[in-house]
Amino acid sequence: MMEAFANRYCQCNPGVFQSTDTCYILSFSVIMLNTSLHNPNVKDKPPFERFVSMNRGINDGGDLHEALLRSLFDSIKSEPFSIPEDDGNDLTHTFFNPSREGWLLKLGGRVKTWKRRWFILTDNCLYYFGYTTDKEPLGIIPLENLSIRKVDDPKKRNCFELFNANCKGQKIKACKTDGDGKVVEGKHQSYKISAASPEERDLWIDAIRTSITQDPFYDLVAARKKKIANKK
Ligand code: 4IP
Repeated sequence: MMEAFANRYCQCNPGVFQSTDTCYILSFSVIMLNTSLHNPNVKDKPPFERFVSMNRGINDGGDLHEALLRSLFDSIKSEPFSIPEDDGNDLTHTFFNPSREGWLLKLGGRVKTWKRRWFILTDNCLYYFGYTTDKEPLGIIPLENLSIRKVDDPKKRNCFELFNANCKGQKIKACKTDGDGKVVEGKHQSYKISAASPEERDLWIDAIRTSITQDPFYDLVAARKKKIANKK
C-alpha cells in the first residue's frame, strides 16, 4: 500500500521528490513521527531537529526542504492521524472499481418523467445517483432474476428495459429515496432506460446481462404468491 501510495503521489505531484523511494521513506517516517508524538507509551517525544536528522539524505542523497519537513512536523504534532470509523453506512468501497458507470436517462415508475442519472453497475446491482459526486444513491436495483432487452420508445432513442420475465405485472424488487429522504420500495414494473448512443446501449446491455444472477427459489416463491392471489 505504501509503495502504491508513493507511486501515485509522485505521479500527481511531479517535482516534489527526486524519486518515489524518497516519498516512500518519508511516508514511513511520518507514520513513525505520528506514533512517537501521540502514543502515550512513548515518553521520549522527538523534537523537530530529530525528525530532520531522521530524514537526512533521503532525497537521492540530498535533503528535503526544511520548510516541507517543518509543515509535516507541525501538522502531525497539532493533529494526529485519525482513521474514520466504519459505521456501516459508508458505501465508498461499494462503488470503487465498478463493472460499468455512466450517464443514462431513466423513466419514472408512476410519473413518467425522464431523469438524467449517473448509473453504477457493481456487485450484481444497478445504482443510480443524481450526481457523480453523490455519496448515496437515489435508487438501488438488485439484478437478481431480472431480464434485459432492447426496446423502442417514441420519445427517446437507444432504450433498453429491465423487466421481470417470469412475474409479469409485479413490481421489481428495488428501493429508492423519496422526496423526504426516506428509503422506500420502488414502484417500477420495469425500468426503461435510454443511452446516448446505440453502442453505449449495447455495452450497458452486455454488462448488465453478465451481472444478472438467477435464483430459482425467487421464481418459485413468486409463482406461489401469484397462485394464492389468484385463489383469493
Ligand atoms: C419521479 O418523477 C422521478 O422520475 C423519479 O426518479 C421516479 O422514481 C419517480 O417514480 C417519478 O415519479 P418526478 O420527479 O417528475 O415526480 P428519480 O428517483 O430518479 O428522481 P424512481 O423510482 O424511478 O427512482 P415513482 O414510481 O416513485 O413515481
